[in-house]
Amino acid sequence: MGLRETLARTRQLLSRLITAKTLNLEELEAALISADVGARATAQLLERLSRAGENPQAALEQEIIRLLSGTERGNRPAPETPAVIMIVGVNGSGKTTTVGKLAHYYAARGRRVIIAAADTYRDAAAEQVRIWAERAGVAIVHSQKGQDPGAVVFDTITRARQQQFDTVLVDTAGRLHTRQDLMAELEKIKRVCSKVKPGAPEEIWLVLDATVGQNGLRQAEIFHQRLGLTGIIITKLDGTARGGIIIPVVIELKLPVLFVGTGEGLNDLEQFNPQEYARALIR
Ligand SMILES: Nc1nc2c(ncn2[C@@H]2O[C@H](COP(=O)(O)OP(=O)(O)O)[C@@H](O)[C@H]2O)c(=O)[nH]1
Ligand SMILES: [Mg+2]
Repeated sequence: MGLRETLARTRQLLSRLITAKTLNLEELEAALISADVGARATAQLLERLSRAGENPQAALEQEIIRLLSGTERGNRPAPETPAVIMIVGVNGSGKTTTVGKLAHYYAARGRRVIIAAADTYRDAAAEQVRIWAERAGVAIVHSQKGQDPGAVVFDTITRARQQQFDTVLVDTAGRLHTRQDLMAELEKIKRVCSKVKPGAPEEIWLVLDATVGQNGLRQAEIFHQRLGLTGIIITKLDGTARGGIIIPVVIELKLPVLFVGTGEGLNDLEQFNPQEYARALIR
């Protein structure tokens, strides 16, 4: 599914109001809040609209783009290979699915990808990620339930070096006995990465489920404090009328949204683009 189609329900909510002959700011405020734009961003957007003049639609679009700017990543120097990307997030947010989609995305762009199956907590996890690796046609280092996830990551990066893989995707657990246990495990995986390869993991991306709404922001803050995230991936944007969630995520966390998940298939991952997003949200 494309981004436009994905945002259809949110757009339905907003576009009628913003193109109305007389702009009803109260109605628009309620619609922005229900689209999960969040209180702070909604206030900023309405303030801008209150002095918009002729073309409120264009003003809103520009303001959304402005709010989303400032976290883009410049062209960083390419890391020494293999680049290690750790995927984290709560249970059910879409990590494993996203690892599969990213594997396909990078493989299609000529990168040699290997997956570390570092969710060793759940029974079915190893099998699920194996199926995604197969779909994407990439290599994987398997694990057994209960195995040390640090050891899996160690083996994967070591093999990546020996066999010239350039991209390591680390699928992690989302649920442990407690949140503290989970964070401790993720920190340990991070330490193992840097022991095998100084500077790794180059990226730690949090997967956030769009349908969770504002609660997702609090989750994200905890992950960011403990791990130092470098980017966000928003999943399940398809089918939700809460497509505004990307705006508070960017302004509250000051982290870039890199990709959005638009379905359950291998190709349902879009690179995030603020201009395209702002337009798809309201026009
Ligand atoms: N509609 C939709 N479903 C998704 C998306 N990403 C993941 N899912 C579904 O969310 C559920 C949990 O995904 P999973 O990858 O197992 O989450 P994990 O526990 O974080 O690894 C699965 O049923 C996926 O098919 C998405 O972008 N759109
Ligand atoms: Mg998983």
